[in-house]
Amino acid sequence: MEFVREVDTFTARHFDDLDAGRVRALRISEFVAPDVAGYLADRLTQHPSLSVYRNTSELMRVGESHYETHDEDSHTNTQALEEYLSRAETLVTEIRAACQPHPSPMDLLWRLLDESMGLRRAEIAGRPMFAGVVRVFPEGSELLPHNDVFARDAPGVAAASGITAQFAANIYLQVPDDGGTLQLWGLRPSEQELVALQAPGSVYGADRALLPAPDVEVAIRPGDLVVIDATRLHAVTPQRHGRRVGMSCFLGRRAGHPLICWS
Ligand SMILES: O=C(O)CCC(=O)C(=O)O
Repeated sequence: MEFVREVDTFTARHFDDLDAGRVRALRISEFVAPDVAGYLADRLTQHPSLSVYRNTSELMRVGESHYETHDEDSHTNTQALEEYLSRAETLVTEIRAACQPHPSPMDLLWRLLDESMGLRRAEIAGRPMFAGVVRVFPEGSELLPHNDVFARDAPGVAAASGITAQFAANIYLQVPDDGGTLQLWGLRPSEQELVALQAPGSVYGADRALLPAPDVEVAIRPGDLVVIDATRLHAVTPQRHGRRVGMSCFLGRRAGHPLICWS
């Protein structure tokens, strides 16, 4: 099986292959020139919205993630959701401005996808969601194996129920000297299986000891863009030295409609 496919653009066929499990990741190497990626990591992490995730204290971000609008019991926190939606446009604009004089890498990705498959911003009750979160993994942090499923994470949201496939796009800007690789499995556990796999003390992650070895570990490099199937298990290994900064969004496929993006 093919694990990481090097591409120079994205087509519907590439996304079919990810969804069908014929490939684990699509990569555009040096999507952003590595020196520009370093500059963007420094600029973006100075944005005033840099703070820990509301519900995942080991991670930091600039911008916001819809995942933060849940409480630990997985119910929507209506105040957090209102704040997320009311700040969405301002944050997209400010992140774009912080990248100057360079274009925002997310804008470059969205233009590419719009040209090939059509792309819109996901909406909740007619209001655009934020997209393009800048994630900062401090030294010592990791992401346990998990998957991302919008309909599970945003119950009752109309945009989520029409999604037939969900992908995660990550553009790496700064990478740790040691650790922080992206692990990918072919597994797509059911919600029941996820409960059985849950790591002690974690609200979102699976216990690595209960899983087989990942199919592939993708060494990440500054400037690379990697797209994976978000509904299959994936993880980030512990970062032993240095921080890891990337820009990220989800992409959802809907039958007969353009892709949608959000964070
Ligand atoms: O940062 C990465 O390499 C992957 C992060 C992740 O878990 C995701 O995009 O859902």
